[in-house]
Parts: sequence; C-alpha cells; structure tokens
Amino acid sequence: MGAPCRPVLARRGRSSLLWPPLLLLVTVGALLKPVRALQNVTSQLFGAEAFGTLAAFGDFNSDKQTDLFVLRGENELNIFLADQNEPYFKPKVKLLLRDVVITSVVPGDYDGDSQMDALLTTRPQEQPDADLSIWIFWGNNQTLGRLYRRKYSLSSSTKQLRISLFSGECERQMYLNSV
Ligand SMILES: [Ca+2]
Ligand SMILES: [Ca+2]
Repeated sequence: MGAPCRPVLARRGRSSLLWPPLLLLVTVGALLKPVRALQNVTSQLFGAEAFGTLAAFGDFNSDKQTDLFVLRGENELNIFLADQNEPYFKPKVKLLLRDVVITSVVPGDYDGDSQMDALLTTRPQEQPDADLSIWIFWGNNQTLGRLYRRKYSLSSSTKQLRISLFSGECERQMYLNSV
C-alpha cells in the first residue's frame, strides 16, 4: 500500500494562510513610501515660467494638444502651447492690456473659421463695480490677431447677454450668462 494521499484542501488551506501577512506587508510597504508615488513635475512642465494663474484650457493651435491660458498680474494673458520637449508648456502668445483687470478668459471659435479665439471680460482698474467690457481676439493658429471690442453692462442682475458678431456677411449670435 502506498502512502495515504494528503487532502488537497488541507494544503490549500495552509498556503492560503500566508497571503494575509504578505498582503499586509505589501500594503504597509506602499504606505510607508508615499513620496515615491508623487513627483513634483512643475519644472518639467513649465521650466522657469511656472508662475501665474491658470484661467482656461483649450487647443489654441489645433494640434490636438491642450494648451493653457494663464493670467499674470491683473492685465496680462499668456497662452502656453503644449510641446513635445521639456518644458512641455511654453509661453508663445502674450497679450498685455492697459488700465484694465481681466476678469475671465473664455477660449472658443467665435467666428466659425476653425481657429480658436480668446474672449476676455475686463473691468477698469480700481473700479470693481464698473460695467464689464468684452474683448474678442481672433485667433490665427499661433497668434492672436485683430480685436473686436464692445462694452456691455454685465452686472450680477443681468441674467443673459446677447452679443451679435459679424464675420463677413454672416451674423452670429452669442449668449453670455452671468453667474
Ligand atoms: Ca495645442
Ligand atoms: Ca475663430
């Protein structure tokens, strides 16, 4: 007669007892080294240009890479175009407005020419209750071109504002909602 077979269930049961401590060790090890999981990549992304306030995202130059619209100070807009090499975002377009505070940036194609434009709302410096002005800088893929500007009363009591834009022979209606 041969040796009695060991019950398979018993072997499985013994080896399975090793897993909880192993899992615990792996989990504790991962928790003890959180620094290795996070990295500061600011310099890789922006190099020496890492300052300002991120205002909006959009693919400004239509290369399928998301670009960044960054405000510096009260009246300067920079568009950081995505790049394949470090730093991965480079300021390529700079817009400096005089005597105003930029209150919002809304990228979009407002004249339907497939080029992303930049709509800004501004108010005069040191006049927080003044009416807002709306600026649209028409995009030319890598630059911002001619300007469309009008002054509107866009106060907190204004729920919706209709803007008519003329591009060639076409008239476009745009609606802005105040929040
Ligand atoms: Ca892009
Ligand atoms: Ca456009």
